[in-house]
Amino acid sequence: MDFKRSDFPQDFIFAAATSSYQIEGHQFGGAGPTHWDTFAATPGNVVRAENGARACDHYHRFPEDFALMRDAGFDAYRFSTSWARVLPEGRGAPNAEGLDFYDRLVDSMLDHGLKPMATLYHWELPVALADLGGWRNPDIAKWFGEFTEIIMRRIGDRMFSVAPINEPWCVGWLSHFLGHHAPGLRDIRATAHAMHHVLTAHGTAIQAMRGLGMGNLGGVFNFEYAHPADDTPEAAKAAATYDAYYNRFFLGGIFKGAYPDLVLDGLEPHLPKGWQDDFELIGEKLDWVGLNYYTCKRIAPNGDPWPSHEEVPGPLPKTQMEWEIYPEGLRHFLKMVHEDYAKGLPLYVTENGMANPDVIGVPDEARVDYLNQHIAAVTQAMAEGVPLKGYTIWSLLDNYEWALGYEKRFGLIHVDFDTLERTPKASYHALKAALAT
Ligand code: IFM
Repeated sequence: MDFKRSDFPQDFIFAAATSSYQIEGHQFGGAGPTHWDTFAATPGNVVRAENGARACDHYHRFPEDFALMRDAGFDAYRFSTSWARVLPEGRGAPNAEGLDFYDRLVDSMLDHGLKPMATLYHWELPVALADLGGWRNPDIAKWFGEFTEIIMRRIGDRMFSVAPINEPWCVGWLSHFLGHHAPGLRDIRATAHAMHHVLTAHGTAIQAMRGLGMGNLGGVFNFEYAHPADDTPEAAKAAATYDAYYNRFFLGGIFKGAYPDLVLDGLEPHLPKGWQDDFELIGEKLDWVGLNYYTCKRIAPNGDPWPSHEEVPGPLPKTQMEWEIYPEGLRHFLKMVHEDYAKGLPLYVTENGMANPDVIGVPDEARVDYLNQHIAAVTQAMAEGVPLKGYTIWSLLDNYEWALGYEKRFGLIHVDFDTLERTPKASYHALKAALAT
């Protein structure tokens, strides 16, 4: 790597991230079905109809995975708790096996010297709640608050940090407007409701955890840099609209008590009744903000109804996801979040990394380059005054990349999905050397 640990402040945290459904093996330990199981079982939604039933079997192999993290010199582990594992019906009676699992998991993290950075929800909604409308139902805030209380009563005493919902944009827009993720809807009204309810659920979870006396609570948001496809004012407006509903809607709700006008242009008629009254709840005080960043997009206007734009291909080198590599975007968003929304709060990069068609025996130099370029962007942002306290790599392990199945490999550690054997990649070894210094 081009950096070493000693280039960063002493308390700077290097972490790696995963999420429950993507690695645990959902069939184990009495979890209830999720909307990802039913989405994947519907032909055409997921490559080869793959699901998270076995995934990396982290459920049984977590001590081995944590030993690899400890050996690499990581300080923290960003993981998520599965709602359907804790509450198989989404509400009501908890699954004792599920709670025991997270108890053991957290103890093992601590035994391996890893600070637990939890996310409560990383997309696996219990089907019983999906049947009731899922994120479209305003009651989801209350259900999510109940889940938060149950899981955090059990493990909250040992958390380093907690965020309620991973990447609200994916829960709202990607899943209800673009239909790429469960529940696979393409409906503007469903989108408006889901985007707003993600925020009321976020606020309710923060309240629940404050009620339990917990601190170091934050939010984790994803960002994509929007380049106008050309120099016309129409392309500038198209890119600004993309930036508004992708990068500014959730931060606006939480930190400014308002949604961007460019989003209201399209979503306002569809927002739930009384949405303007929810900003006190949505704006519950946070202790930090997490940024997930991977890529940029080129946005061109078109004649469709709002948001009246489309993505066009860009010229930069691309990852296995076909995502352009644009490290400058990470610096841009660190500064934007700090200056426009979260002045005074510590920031964390909570996800950054790339998919590569890795095979054992071939060094993943592309990933080493990607990480070097993004860590350079992070260093520059810090030099410019951004109070960044940690950097997290997505992902520790190759895992279930949602609608793209197991083909896209994001891990620092290769997983053979037949034998489940773990093999650290060249990027893992490079990081280990950098973190040891
Ligand atoms: O795998 C996902 C993760 O679940 C959320 N953030 C982006 C990653 C890569 O697509």
